[in-house]
Amino acid sequence: MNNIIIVTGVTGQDGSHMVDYLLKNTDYNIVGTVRRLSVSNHDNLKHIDSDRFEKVYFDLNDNESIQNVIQKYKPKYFINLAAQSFVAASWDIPVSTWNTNATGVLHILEAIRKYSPETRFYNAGTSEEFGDVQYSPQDESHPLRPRSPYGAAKAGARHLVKVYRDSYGIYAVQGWLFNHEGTRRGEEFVTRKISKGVAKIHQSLNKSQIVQPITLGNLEAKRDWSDAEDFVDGIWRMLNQDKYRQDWKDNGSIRDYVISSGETHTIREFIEESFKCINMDNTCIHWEGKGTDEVLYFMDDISYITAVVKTKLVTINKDFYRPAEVELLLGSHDKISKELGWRPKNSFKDLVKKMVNNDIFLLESSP
Ligand code: NAP
Ligand code: F7E
Repeated sequence: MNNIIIVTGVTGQDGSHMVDYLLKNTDYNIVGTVRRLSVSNHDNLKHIDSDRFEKVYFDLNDNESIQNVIQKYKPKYFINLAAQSFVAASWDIPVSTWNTNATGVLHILEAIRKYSPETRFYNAGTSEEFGDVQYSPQDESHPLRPRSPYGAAKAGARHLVKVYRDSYGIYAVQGWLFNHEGTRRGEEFVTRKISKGVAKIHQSLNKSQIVQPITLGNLEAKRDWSDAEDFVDGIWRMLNQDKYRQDWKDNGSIRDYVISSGETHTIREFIEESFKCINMDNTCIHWEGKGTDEVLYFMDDISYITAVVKTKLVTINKDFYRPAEVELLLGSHDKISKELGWRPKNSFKDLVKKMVNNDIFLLESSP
């Protein structure tokens, strides 16, 4: 078998971190798959300068391309991080979400079965599969109760992964990864939307320009947020359970694991923590109103004229609410910690600080 790992979705957040991790921690050659788009979006890859990394065209909606890469490379590992990953869009494009996130996975499994059965396969699963949660923290035994076409497609893929593992003995795993974020996060996800919005507000206030408020949806949803850079190591451990598990010799059945921080925070808390990074705490920011009329203000106390100037920092627009919400996510990483020795490293506060500081840096360094 070749000394090759295929990683799909390398233009995205996790795929690009996975390439960095594998180049640093292994000797494998990495084949990263990209889509042909009219405008290049390879920003997350531009720092990579290694003759062990190559890019190939591939699309989860093109079974020929899936078969071609698996037949050609017969990789040691196939790490599928490509997906239609934006939950909110999955109600607008449900069929292509299903085709990409479920049928595409079935095509990969079939191609592995036919052309490269020794390949170890990872598919990116999600806490969105738990959806309408029944208990907290959610662990590997929690039932699948998805609330979106995205969650349903990922749950469908999970069943297929297990069926191929049980039927054909393929080393196929799918972790349940809770939200993970960072400086490479897409700009429509809530954390990046907030960190970028706060950076812009910081710049506008410094330059005495008009402040553009950040417009958001449901602030009460709770998410278990981690740093994406921590998670790729957990995925690698799941793919190498024979090296990490004490019980492997007695019980070599492959297991799927939850990866999470074990903490939960509301969107509102993420916003407040982000403003703290630009020295705005509860002494000068203040929520007023309720529901879609709620506004976060900056109260600039200009004492020499004894007036208070109120600047809008956050407003609500119901267009950002979803047809069905996952209200609470809180994951238990106990099993992966005990069995594979994975633990989260970066805290919530550090993650927020890193994201806001990065967006301030990007704004200041752009012409
Ligand atoms: P992301 O930044 O949106 O990256 C998704 C990647 O998939 C991009 O490279 C994208 O390519 C590629 N892609 C989309 N459609 C494709 C198709 N039809 N064929 C081939 N490639 C396609 O997502 P991420 O945050 O890195 O997430 C990685 C994986 O983990 C996804 O499967 C996601 O669903 C899952 N996940 C993420 C989280 C999280 O919190 N980040 C949590 C749980 C699970 P383009 O650049 O060409 O669009
Ligand atoms: O929303 C609320 C929204 O889009 C988080 C993906 O990586 O993690 C991610 O999915 C929460 C939701 O991520 C806005 O209603 C409020 O409750 O950042 P998000 P997500 O849906 O949790 C899971 C684990 C994945 O698997 C996915 O691939 O924030 N929210 N206002 C908003 N969300 C967005 N995007 N924009 C808002 O204005």
